[in-house]
Amino acid sequence: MAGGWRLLYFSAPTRGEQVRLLFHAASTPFEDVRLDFPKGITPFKHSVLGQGSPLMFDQLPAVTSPDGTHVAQVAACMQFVGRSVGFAPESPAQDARAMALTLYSEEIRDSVFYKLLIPAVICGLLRKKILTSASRIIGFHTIIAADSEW
Ligand SMILES: N[C@@H](CCC(=O)N[C@@H](CS)C(=O)NCC(=O)O)C(=O)O
Repeated sequence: MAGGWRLLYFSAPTRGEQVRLLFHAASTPFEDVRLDFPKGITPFKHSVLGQGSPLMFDQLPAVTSPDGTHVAQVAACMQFVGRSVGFAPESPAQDARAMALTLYSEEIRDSVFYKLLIPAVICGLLRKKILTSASRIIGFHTIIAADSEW
């Protein structure tokens, strides 16, 4: 890849979202690659691309800079993009504060967002259970109906 910034992340507004927001805040154009969860990551993994994989740890988000450098881990992505677009704090103390804010924002997101997913996960499991039961009942009735025709 050459020429521009690229962010690989799932289509959800979760871990990679703060990197998207940073690009927007800096008015820096980037290719916002939104992958389907969970399989969209597969073509980018080492098992498929070998050493050419842009995913250091086979995880998202992953940022690629215009010179082709790949960076993983959201805090490192934020630091890398922030420094590259001129948003880096000048002093070591401010820099450490920026990193602390980045890491803590992850904790806040984790504590809020994943709880919101619980109802959707429960609904998905119930739907699967209901469909399985329904198909068993339909199968049972089909056998009964077939039997009664004999
Ligand atoms: N500590 C990592 C966590 C990255 C992570 O867990 N990413 C998840 C998606 S949010 C992932 O890529 N999982 C691998 C997979 O789904 O195959 C970070 O800050 O970037």
